[in-house]
Amino acid sequence: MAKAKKAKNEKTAPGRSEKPITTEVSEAGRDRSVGKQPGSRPAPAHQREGDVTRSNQTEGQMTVHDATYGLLRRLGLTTIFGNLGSTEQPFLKNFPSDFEYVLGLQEASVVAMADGFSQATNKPALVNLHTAAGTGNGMCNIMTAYQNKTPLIITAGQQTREMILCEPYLTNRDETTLPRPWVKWAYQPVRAQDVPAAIMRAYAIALQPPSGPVYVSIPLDDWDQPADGDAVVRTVSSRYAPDPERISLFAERIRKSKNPALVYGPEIDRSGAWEAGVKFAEQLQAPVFLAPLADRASFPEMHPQFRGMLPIAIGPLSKRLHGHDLIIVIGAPVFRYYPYIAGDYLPAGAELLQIVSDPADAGAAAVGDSLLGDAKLALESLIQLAPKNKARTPPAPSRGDKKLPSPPNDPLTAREAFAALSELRPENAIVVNESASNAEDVMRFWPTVQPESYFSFASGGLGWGAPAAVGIALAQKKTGGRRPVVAFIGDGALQYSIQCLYSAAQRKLKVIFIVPWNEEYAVLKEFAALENTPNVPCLDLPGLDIVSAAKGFGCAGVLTKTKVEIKEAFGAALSADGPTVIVIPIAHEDRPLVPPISD
Ligand SMILES: Cc1ncc(C[n+]2csc(CCOP(=O)(O)OP(=O)(O)O)c2C)c(N)n1
Ligand SMILES: [Mg+2]
Repeated sequence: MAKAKKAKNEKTAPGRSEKPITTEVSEAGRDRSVGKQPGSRPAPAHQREGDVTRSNQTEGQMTVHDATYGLLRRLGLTTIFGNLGSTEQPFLKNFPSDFEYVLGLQEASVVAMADGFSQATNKPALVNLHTAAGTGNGMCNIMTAYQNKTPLIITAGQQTREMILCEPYLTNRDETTLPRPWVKWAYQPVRAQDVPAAIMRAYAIALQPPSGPVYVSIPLDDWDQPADGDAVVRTVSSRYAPDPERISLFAERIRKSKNPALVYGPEIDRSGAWEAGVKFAEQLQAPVFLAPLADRASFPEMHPQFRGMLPIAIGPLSKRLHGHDLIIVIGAPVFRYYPYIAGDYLPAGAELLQIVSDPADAGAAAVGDSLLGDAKLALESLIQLAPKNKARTPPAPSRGDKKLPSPPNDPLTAREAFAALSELRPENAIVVNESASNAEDVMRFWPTVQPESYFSFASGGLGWGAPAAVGIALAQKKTGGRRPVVAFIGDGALQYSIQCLYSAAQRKLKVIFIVPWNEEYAVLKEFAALENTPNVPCLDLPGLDIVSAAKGFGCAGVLTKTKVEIKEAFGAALSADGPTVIVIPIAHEDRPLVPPISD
């Protein structure tokens, strides 16, 4: 077993190019000249005048910086998403050539780019934020990463240990409080030497189910301190199997069911269970619904058994499931509702089984019996335990409503615009959806047909989709995937993290932003109608020049009004060497937030 070593190491971390260890002077150091202020304590003997990163190291000793980079290398965390400040520069000094720093111009973009990258690579991703200030800006997308169950290892700089007590500029006060409750673990090491092990622990916590973001605050003077040697690298599991006895009981209830319905959630796609999900559904011959507000698609949406996404409110959802005696929910909460529309949680006579990896989701279910476990392992067991029921016939295919008017509307409706785009849809395209009032039309006209192809946010916090698309496109570029990313982002939603366009342009990423431009917060108007709240101010968004904004960040930007123009622009964007923002003026439509379900 590895033992903690004393601080007397001479070597650098394995694989790290030898570089002379120099004591850096950061910008902040120049400004503040620590140790020279009247009334300040004298600088320790080992500290050169002007040093801000006090060091006890002697020539050739491994530092916390060396040990941490060695650890990150061995964990494969060599892409760092960040926005930096004085408290992060000691970490980023002498930035190694085998690492890549992905700059986001605001932390909302930083965190969501990392989220998209992590989801698209199926690996944890590393984020570096600027103390409390950067954490605050990133908070909405940290919350979304938590709900998305994306393993992000978020590090944040902290002021110098020696000064923290008197709370200098940019101190992260109560540093572990700010990110809570939207991280699984938040910690600031009590000793500099604990930094690498804390990052290792953070990694282990982030990865294990339910995976999610973790947060480590690191004082800026820790990096030059002598290390306790190479960090210990550990491995942990990222899935666990359901209790065999309980899954047998579930299988028995499934076998006995007369008319079951399947509800598939994001954990199916996340756990690599797409094929197992199809096999189980075909064996069961049951209709398959997408869980409401699912952040990943988990079943081929052109499959004859597919029935679309369940309604997002209590009453309509149970009405939609009318006639089924058993609802089998796999890999999703029960359920992710949005507006309150009263009703029964389940149709009369129905029972519900939930298989989910997160005890919190199992605990929060309003009805039904839950079983903890990984979606893929659970589905593989159920395929064995609930064989084909020969008496049951497959459900009749449902015909989705895709009718379009002729001649077309002027301006086009969102569905007409999406239909035009879909004529040029590359088969391998990845879709990101943050288009609020038009989200279901995206799903209808761009049905997902293969795994790892549809991404949305589990939280409802706007400003995730555009930067997540950038992170997914970066993953494609780095892994040689070559799949174009098509992000449908509302004109309001785009504004929350619009600076991600700069990151996409700088890296020439193959990402196409489709912006249905209705000059309004349309979905909030739908809410206003449902909740009977007339005369809410500022639901219109006039005066946004999104094409110019796109160009300002270095993207191609184009305004397209007709079907022909849309197709021309989309065709050009697909063959362009960099990102394009296609803005499509669309008609205002009076639609209900939750379409009525007939009894
Ligand atoms: C961070 C954040 N702020 C505010 C909201 C509230 N909100 C929900 S939907 C919405 C409007 C979205 O408008 P747009 O993206 O233009 O889509 P549309 O409804 O017009 O289709 C707003 C502001 C939110 N969900 N997240
Ligand atoms: Mg809008």
